[in-house]
Amino acid sequence: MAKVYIDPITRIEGHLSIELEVQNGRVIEAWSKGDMFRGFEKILKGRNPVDANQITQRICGVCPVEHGLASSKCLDSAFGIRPNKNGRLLRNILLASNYLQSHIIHFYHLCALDYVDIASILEYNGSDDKLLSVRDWVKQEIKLKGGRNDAITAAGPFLPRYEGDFYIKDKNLNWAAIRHYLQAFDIRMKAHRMVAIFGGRVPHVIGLVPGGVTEVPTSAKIREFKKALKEVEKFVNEVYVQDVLAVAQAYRTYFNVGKFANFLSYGLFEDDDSLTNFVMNRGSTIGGRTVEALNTQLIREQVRYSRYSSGSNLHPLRGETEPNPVKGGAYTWLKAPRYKDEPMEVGPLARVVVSYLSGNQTVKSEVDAVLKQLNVGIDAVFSALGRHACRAIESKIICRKLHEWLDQLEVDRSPRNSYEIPDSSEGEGLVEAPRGALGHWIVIRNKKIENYQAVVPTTWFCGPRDDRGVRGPVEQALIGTPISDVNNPIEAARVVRSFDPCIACAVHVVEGDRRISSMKIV
Ligand code: NFE
Ligand code: MG
Repeated sequence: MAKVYIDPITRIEGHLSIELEVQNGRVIEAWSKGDMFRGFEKILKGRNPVDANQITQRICGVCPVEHGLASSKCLDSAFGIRPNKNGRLLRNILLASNYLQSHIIHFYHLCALDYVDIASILEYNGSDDKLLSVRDWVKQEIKLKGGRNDAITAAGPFLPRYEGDFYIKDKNLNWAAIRHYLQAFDIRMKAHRMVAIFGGRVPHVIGLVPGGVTEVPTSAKIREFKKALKEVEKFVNEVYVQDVLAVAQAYRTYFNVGKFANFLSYGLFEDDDSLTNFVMNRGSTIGGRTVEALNTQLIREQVRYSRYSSGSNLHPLRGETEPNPVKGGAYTWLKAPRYKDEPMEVGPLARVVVSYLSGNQTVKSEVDAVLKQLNVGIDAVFSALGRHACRAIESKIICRKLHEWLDQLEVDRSPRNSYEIPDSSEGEGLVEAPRGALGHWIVIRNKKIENYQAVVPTTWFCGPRDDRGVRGPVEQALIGTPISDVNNPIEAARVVRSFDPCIACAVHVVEGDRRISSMKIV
């Protein structure tokens, strides 16, 4: 039996380590560890409730729109208000734009190099300026490192590169993918710009507020948005979706790796003013066969193996966040969220499965087309590759919906309803963030925040064992993963990255007086 530590696991958002036991070439035991404390819940206590809107966006630089939206909806519910039609549409538009940049960064800049051979650039002999400049830069790096070819592992953004026979062999496919990797930077910038058009700025937007959105839609802004959308949509349909299919064809074994079958979705994009019909369905499934209606009363956070001394198995409205860095038996700063006492996967795969099983025709036709093209059944989707495929499918659907919402906007009409802060109240704000179900809960007393809890997607899937000792989704998905070389455990890294962990969202600041560095300003 070999112990394998991936610490830190890179090319994810934030700081996560994974500990594995490997026997006979397979993972037999796994622990997922978030190594930092977040503590936003404590920062928020005693503040004006509306502050949550800006402060929670600082939880993360990748999904601030989602935290801004969850806090807005949480305050809407506590204040007893709702957005008007323009407010709902602009919230969808902001969320959708941020999804596009998030899904694209995940596939190209965080995961692609698990499959694409960056070393192939050394043999590039074509005429593409951008590829030639990458080739020459990598050659220079290698020269600086004394001429060793493996110095490519130290070449900046391409780090880390596991050494072994793990990558796509076809040079042309590799070169095309590296070209797309570069192109994806520009496309993400355009998607970010789309967020800024109606959000005021990025990454932390100022336009999301209780009661709606502050930015009044004008014809000029809609035109500007449509122009950027056209380019992003072209990339999604002609490049991103095709690259995901190419990776799936080349790594078909990953339809059987990283399996999990409990899924939870809060519902993505309110598609009419009832606010109860979603583009991607709301619901849960335990086992992946039938869907049940969502009941958020059944959410609990358990902390037996988490570094918190406070009560366990609490609903977020009653949640506590008392750090205990030296708690015996605890191995992570993430709590273990449970739904009906079960660990649940959240994210693109959860949304697609819940929608598919709910008979959502838009999702079903996209998924069935992909399954047909890859010649696999629906069970193959419950896998590492399935997660990538579901992000691509979602991106395609999102681009189409954006056109509809832009055309439904009522030009020059305020997207914002007014509010008053009540003396006492409670609220719940549910959003599907790119990585999955995101919930904010608030208790207001004397017009101030008495309690605030955020249960984020990554906590759902990267969380530890629960009070009963049942492993979290990532831990379960890792078990059975084949590891061909314990010194280069790329297969496990592929499984973890397929979930798109964001530990920045899940945990945050180093506790107490510990300094990770100091500097002197002269
Ligand atoms: Ni920091 Fe986040 C998303 C949220 S993940 S990226 O998507 O919410 O826990
Ligand atoms: Mg929390």
